[in-house]
Amino acid sequence: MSNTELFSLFETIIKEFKLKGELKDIRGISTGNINDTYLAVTKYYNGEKNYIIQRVNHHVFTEPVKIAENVSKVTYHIEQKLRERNVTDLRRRVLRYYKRDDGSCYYIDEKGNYWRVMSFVYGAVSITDANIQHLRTTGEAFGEFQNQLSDFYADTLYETIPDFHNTRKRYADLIKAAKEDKEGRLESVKEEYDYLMAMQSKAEYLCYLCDLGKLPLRVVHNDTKCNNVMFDVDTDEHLAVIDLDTVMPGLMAHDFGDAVRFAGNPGGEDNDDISKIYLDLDYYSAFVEGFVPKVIDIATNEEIESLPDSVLVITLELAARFLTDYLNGDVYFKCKKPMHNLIRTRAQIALAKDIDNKMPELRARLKCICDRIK
Ligand code: GN1
Ligand code: MG
Repeated sequence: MSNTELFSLFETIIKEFKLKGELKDIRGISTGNINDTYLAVTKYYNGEKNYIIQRVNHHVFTEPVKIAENVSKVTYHIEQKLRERNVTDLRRRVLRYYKRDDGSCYYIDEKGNYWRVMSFVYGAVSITDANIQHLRTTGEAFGEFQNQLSDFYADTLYETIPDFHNTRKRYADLIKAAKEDKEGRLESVKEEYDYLMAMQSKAEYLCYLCDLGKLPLRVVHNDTKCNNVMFDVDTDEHLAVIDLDTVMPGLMAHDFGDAVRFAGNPGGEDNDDISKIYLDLDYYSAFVEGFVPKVIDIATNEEIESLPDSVLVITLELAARFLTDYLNGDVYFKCKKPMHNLIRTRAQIALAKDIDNKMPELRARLKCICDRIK
């Protein structure tokens, strides 16, 4: 879509959602791998208003309306919790979707794309290259998120992407992609494929605990990258948790593992220099110090014990997802450079190897921090 077409579409969206002001500027926000996100700035009297406008990838999220229902239930619940604590700046602490007059949260353009509008969190930033203090704060934010939703009935939510963190299913998808080998790429990724296959039983560890009925289903975020937490620009405290599309029933360990996988690796998720990729143990400890105190009263011992393993599980799971997409011809994740999915796979494998070596230390550090809290 050209810039002029986008501008005119956004003017329509602003009218449809009755947003304040006249469209002045559109800026792309490029961090997501699935949806397209923009900041829309309007002129409103002598000042400006900001809105987040997003095109939902309806090939990935096949039922966008159900996402909106999930999000409105969950954000309402969080808002009530914040009110009970007399928190005043609610608009900065919980995400809000705008509604049109007919109550819907979407504008569907003539090509069938779903567009939605979300509140902009003023005086806040989203951080991708987190430092150690950000890790602690990210841990607090996602721990608090689980705590706030610990009395929310998980089965009242739709599964917006079924089997999202079902690692066994993710492995089955990888095996299928390798069998089909649609693009003839399998031969060139034999080493990566063989490594992931050799790690299958470790990757399926959380599935195994679930089979034994050891881990409760909760409402979890499911995409706990540190850039999904907004930080106050002045105080660096956490504000709203964003990107609620995958909020669904899941395991506490899924949120923990994914957060450490992403922010605990200073090399970044898709660095093609794998010598830069490792799990920083101090980052890990900082995340644990933020997260665990927020969940200690709601978590079972088995859940807490599952946390270190989850870091390896989610890293292997994502490596399997990236490799599957590479074999399938790059149809799911946005690719921003040649062989992006293979670069991502290699980075996640390098990280998984390091995490696997450090597992005794991950367990020891968690235990030490839990002993301190109790
Ligand atoms: C996708 O688009 P984004 O960054 O919110 C993906 C996550 C992956 C992540 C890897 C719906 O999230 O599961 O962990 O990329 N989201 C979906 O960067 O598949
Ligand atoms: Mg996401």
